Amino acid sequence: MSTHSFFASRRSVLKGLTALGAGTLIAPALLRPAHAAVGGMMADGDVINGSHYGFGYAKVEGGRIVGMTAHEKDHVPNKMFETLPDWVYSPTRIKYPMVRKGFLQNGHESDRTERGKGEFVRVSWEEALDLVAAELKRVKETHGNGSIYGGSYGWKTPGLFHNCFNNLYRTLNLHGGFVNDVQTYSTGAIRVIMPYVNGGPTTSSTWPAIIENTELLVFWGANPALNCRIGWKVPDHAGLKYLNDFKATGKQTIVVDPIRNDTAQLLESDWIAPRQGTDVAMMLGVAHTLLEEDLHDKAFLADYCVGFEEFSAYLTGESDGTAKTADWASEICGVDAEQIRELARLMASKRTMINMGWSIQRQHHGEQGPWMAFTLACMLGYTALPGGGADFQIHYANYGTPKGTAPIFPGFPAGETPEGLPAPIPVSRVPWVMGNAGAEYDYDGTRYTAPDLRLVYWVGGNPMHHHQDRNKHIEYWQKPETIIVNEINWTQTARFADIVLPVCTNFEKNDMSMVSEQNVGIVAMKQAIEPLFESKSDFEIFAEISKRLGFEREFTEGRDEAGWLEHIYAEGLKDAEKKGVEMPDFETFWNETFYQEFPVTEAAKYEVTHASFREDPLLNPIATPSGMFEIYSRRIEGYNYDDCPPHPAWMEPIERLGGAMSDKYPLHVNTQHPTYRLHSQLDNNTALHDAYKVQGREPMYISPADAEARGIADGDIVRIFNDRGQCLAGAVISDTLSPNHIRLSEGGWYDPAEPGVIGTLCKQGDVNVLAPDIGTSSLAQGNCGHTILAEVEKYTGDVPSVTTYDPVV
Ligand SMILES: Nc1nc2c(c(=O)[nH]1)N[C@H]1C(S)=C(S)[C@@H](COP(=O)(O)OP(=O)(O)OC[C@H]3O[C@@H](n4cnc5c(=O)[nH]c(N)nc54)[C@H](O)[C@@H]3O)O[C@H]1N2
Ligand SMILES: Nc1nc2c(c(=O)[nH]1)N[C@H]1C(S)=C(S)[C@@H](COP(=O)(O)OP(=O)(O)OC[C@H]3O[C@@H](n4cnc5c(=O)[nH]c(N)nc54)[C@H](O)[C@@H]3O)O[C@H]1N2
Ligand SMILES: [Mo]
Repeated sequence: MSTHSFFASRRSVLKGLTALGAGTLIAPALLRPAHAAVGGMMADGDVINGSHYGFGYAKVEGGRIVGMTAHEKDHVPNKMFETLPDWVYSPTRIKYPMVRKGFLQNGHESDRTERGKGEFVRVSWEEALDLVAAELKRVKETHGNGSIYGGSYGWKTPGLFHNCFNNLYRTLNLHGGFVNDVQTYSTGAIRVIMPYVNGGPTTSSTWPAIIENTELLVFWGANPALNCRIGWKVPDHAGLKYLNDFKATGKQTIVVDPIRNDTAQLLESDWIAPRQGTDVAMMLGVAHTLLEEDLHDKAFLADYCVGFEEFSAYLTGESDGTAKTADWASEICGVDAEQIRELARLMASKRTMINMGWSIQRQHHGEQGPWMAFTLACMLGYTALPGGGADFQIHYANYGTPKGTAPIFPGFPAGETPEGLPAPIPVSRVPWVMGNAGAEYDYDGTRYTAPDLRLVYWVGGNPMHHHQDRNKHIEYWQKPETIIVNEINWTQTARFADIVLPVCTNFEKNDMSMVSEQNVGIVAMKQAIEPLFESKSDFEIFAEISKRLGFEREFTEGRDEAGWLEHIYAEGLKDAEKKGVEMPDFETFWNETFYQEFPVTEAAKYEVTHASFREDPLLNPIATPSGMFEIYSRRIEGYNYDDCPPHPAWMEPIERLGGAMSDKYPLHVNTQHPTYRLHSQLDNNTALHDAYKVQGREPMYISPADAEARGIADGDIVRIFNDRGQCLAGAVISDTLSPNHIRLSEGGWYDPAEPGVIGTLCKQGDVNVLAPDIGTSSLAQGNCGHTILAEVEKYTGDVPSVTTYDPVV
């Protein structure tokens, strides 16, 4: 890098950057910028680092990571963290820059149906980077910046500096801009609907407030015992500790879920199993019971809500001729009507917290679930009281942990996108947009035209796992002229790219990250080993691309890795001084303490969302048009969408058990997030893989009755299929599944029997070959990865070997 003079003045800091642990003596030979020549020496020892799975020390012996030890501040460490060396040294690592053969020969005029077929040629870094820069220039000059998609959704590795998105965005912004995306696959529907309903928040009370005040905790399609094993930032797993604390109070918990999930098992909860995708009907049955038995909180509804009148006319059937009684609900959701009524009475009798997970809004008409849960909580009247109401966060990434008084660390800046570019695309519509340039779509009250995307640059995400309807997806993916991917592993996204640049892991570079979503600490993420093979950090890659495009100086601002880390920390330190937060200087943090905790105030400990509104609704209105909670939204009414009515309502999905398609496909496929992975990440972690895969394939959990009816034995290879696609998986018979449901977790690597061929059998168990590619509704356009019916049979054909984990080279 062009920052050598800077290096000379930073010896002490750089010494820190290569120091491996407290007390490690640094040989002068090691005083060099991180990312020195590949093959350089690093010292052995315990090296602090952080990940989505937790934080702690990598044990380095002979330049190799041989084990992991969790940090003492990680409350509930897990196997994903412990086995990270298997991920670092996975055979699937991308070793060198690679270009698809046809692309190398014919450039953007190549045959794009060849994508995914696996014919790659190794090139030098120089050649690869020149090619990337030339393509970025060509597309800008020929089609304009509005033809470059750089949204790059996904679960990139945490870190304030090596944020691969911001590295890409910064480069593309300096290049004149790009088309981005909005929303997430996680919360596509809920983040769009809640601003209309309650001004936006998805939180309720902190865990300490819940533990003290909640009398009944209902997990509605929520599974914190599994979903809190990870964090977007580096987790300390406090949420898992609080879950155990709640259990220790002996208070009642209920899990409403087609699966007796990990949370139900951990808390020994009562279990209610509705048919998947029918929760809104079930909640309407509960709401109707409250109304019928006069158990609803009329004062709360009058003082804090608008639109209950219209909604109750819908409940009673006055507005549409159908009363949403418990009996009506029971027909749809399959839960006994008396049990629905009992649940209503129970909830009305004590302070209830409904924690609804996000699977319910990752479904057709997914906006309705959270809106209905919030409405139900308003009818119960505990909303905005400590430990009461509806919560849509504590099940995920250890939310509910009180916030730390952390200073603000700026991170690596993305820069500004120039004006005049096409609007960001709701993320789950991105593949559709790729294949449908010029078509119109609705989103959140506005009509948009799909831009003509010619170049796609993806970093830190794996769309060839995360997007629905793989076969349609592959067709759309053939439309852009050029696809560039920076990846650590040969994921299917890399295999379906034209130019593939190898990226190193967090153990092969220096960084730091906030700990917990609530910033209770900051941890150093120190380089433990040299980058494997020819891999580089995204920062190095984009600095090189920027150089070729003529703005290297603007990109790096003259700083190298060490310079940026020190700068980011210094900015944090300035803010800490302003806020009166104690923090050591960078060298002490980097070389001695590695982890800095930020204290939690008493107020933060018991924070309750909307508390000031509850105290005085006129003085502290919420950010909805009426300033109140909106059970009926005039604004949504004005959009006139036929798939998103102005109050929560039961809307028939495209398919469901007991409804459309169930005669042909009698099983609902539950894509619950994986236990020992983060989506597709760690699917190539051999230690974990070997522990849970069945004959090398993704486990498909099935109830004993459904297995028996199909002659399927535990451990059999099965074929799961519907009109959209087919995949193999390995059967696991489990009484945690309610009848007519199977679980095939998202994230299993796509493994086409005939690579690049649309409709081919997936040999390994990518559930997204089965899922539909539709938006939740015209309002949010969230994904519907949980709305799937299918059928399963014992696989009797020749069993093809799994090849998706074989490296390309
Ligand atoms: N059917 C169905 N589909 C779903 C879901 C579902 O419930 N059902 N869930 C959805 C949800 S909620 C989500 S969030 C998405 C997740 O979708 P993704 O976030 O796309 O999935 P990951 O497997 O985490 O992919 C992250 C990729 O980034 C790469 N990576 C990590 N760090 C870096 C880095 O520093 N640089 C670069 N260049 N690459 C890096 C990893 O190797 C990995 O391949 O999936 C969605 N898909
Ligand atoms: N270990 C691990 N943890 C993770 C992740 C991971 O990949 N691995 N991913 C993280 C990410 S990005 C996200 S967005 C969150 C996801 O958080 P969520 O979207 O809340 O999680 P899911 O696992 O999809 O589903 C949670 C529960 O909902 C149930 N469920 C599914 N459909 C229905 C339904 O129609 N009705 C009812 N009542 N229940 C239903 C499932 O059986 C499951 O028990 O998790 C995060 N945590
Ligand atoms: Mo997510």
